[in-house]
Amino acid sequence: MTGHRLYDVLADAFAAEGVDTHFTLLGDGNMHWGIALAERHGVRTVHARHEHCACEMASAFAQVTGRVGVASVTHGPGLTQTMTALTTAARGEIPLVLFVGEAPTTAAWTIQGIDQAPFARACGAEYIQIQSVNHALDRVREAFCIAQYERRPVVLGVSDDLQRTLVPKAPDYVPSSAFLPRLPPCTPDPESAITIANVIASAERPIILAGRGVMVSGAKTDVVELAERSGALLATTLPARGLFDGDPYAIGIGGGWSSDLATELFAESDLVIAIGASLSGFTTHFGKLYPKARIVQIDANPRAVRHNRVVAHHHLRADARLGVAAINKILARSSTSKSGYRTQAVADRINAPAADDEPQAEAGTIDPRRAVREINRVVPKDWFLVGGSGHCAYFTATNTQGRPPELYASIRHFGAIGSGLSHAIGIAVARKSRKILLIDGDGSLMMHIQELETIARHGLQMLIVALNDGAYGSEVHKLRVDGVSDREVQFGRPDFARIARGFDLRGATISDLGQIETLFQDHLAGTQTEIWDIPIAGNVLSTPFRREARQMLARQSSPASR
Ligand SMILES: Cc1ncc(C[n+]2csc(CCOP(=O)(O)OP(=O)(O)O)c2C)c(N)n1
Ligand SMILES: [Mg+2]
Repeated sequence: MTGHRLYDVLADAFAAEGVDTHFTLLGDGNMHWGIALAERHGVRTVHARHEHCACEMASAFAQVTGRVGVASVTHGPGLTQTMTALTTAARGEIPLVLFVGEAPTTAAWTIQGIDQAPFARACGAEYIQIQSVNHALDRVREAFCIAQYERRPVVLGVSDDLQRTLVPKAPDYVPSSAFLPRLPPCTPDPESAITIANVIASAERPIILAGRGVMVSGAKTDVVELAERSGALLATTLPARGLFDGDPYAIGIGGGWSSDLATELFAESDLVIAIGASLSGFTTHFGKLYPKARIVQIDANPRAVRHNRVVAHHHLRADARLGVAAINKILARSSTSKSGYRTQAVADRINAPAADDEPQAEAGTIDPRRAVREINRVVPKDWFLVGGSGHCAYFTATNTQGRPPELYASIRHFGAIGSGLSHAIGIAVARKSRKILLIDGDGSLMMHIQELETIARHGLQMLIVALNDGAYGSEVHKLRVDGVSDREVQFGRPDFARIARGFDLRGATISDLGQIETLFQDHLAGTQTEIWDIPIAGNVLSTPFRREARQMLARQSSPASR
């Protein structure tokens, strides 16, 4: 036999794309290709216990490395398991290539066959099918081009029998990098910059809302200068949270997760300057956050409408740093310098110590806000933080100050629970580091608890904190507001310390926050992943839920609703 099977040739092409890490669960449709990748090219192969998790790991890997994440699954049921992770990646604009088998074309019928292309497209991914040996390498290159250029997942499908075809002599593969256009940062149109500068100069209570675009373009210094010139307060989107920590005029996250004070200040704002932020429904709290404000959007890809709402009145299409620098220049020329929203009274309110106005935690439980604050104090700021999902994710995002946004992941693009563990694995693999802290809810962790075995088998190290209320807390609090019994969403607290030990990992149950300092030193001295199980109070509501509950009660007791 001379030549190679197509699966080898395809694996060679992936290696030529620079792929050095692959997340997978092997089956008929991907095993020969996956083994070729590992054995012919020494690609690091992480074997997950569920395809959702393989796909989510690759997404996390792509997010932190800025490279294309690569995962593979078998056809049919292997692919359908990825639906949530694939959709999450599409919503999060993650460049991903998912290699997948297709049921053999020569079989009369196969139990694992489904129509894969519509499935992938329903998730928001592209589907590329390799139909012939002749065009196979072009299709691989196209998959990598689309993933990078359009920033979305691409599912690359090739049938089992085609994969086995003998290719006598494969042409050399030219990787996508040879063809992708180099795009310089987008420069602002001078006339639009003047219009926007005038709008900003006339505002009395402006707030800057900075997103990931500010981080990516390195615009922080320019944005702070703009805030000082225009008298603007500084807020961020959830993914950019922490960007302005320590600034006396920083008010935290903008959106449904804003603090009560930030919500009040946004409500009175007359101008929101969104920079490098797409203004999603979450950031704007679906249009409720700043009802009186004009909105300016400075973004390389400004959008008129997002999540079914008009997002801005004025647009400046520009890279965040170049756009803001242009505006600063115009304001400097006209000697614009306003105190605007930056008064002493506002600064005093922003910097007043946090007051927890909820009831005391129930006996035998721990207040989640105090728990996260203590963890934040003890775990060094250069650890990567994965924020989890569920009700408790709010406590993590809002009580971990002093951490750079580059070292934070929120996994909320599709509103799914259950991805914390696999996301943290992808980050641990990408960063080749043990400095990973995952804080997640009990329900979310239990959804894919099998990945603890993946962690143990691959010898990965991280610290996992279970904010354990023994319930689907999010549902508990919503049902309570509705006046409905929450019995059906209460499960009792899983014993995560024992579960960890069952997977040959370390586990500890925390009954007193005073333990955390010592436990962390013990963790550092060890060589294994560890779970800290914290029995958090079920009666402490997150700020957004508390606001929601108050509004609901007010509506119920208003004469109109009786
Ligand atoms: C895949 C998926 N299934 C169900 C839900 C509905 N849901 C949202 S939050 C939540 C509870 C999560 O529980 P836990 O992780 O313990 O966090 P908690 O809300 O208790 O803090 C559920 C079931 C969802 N968002 N995603
Ligand atoms: Mg819970």
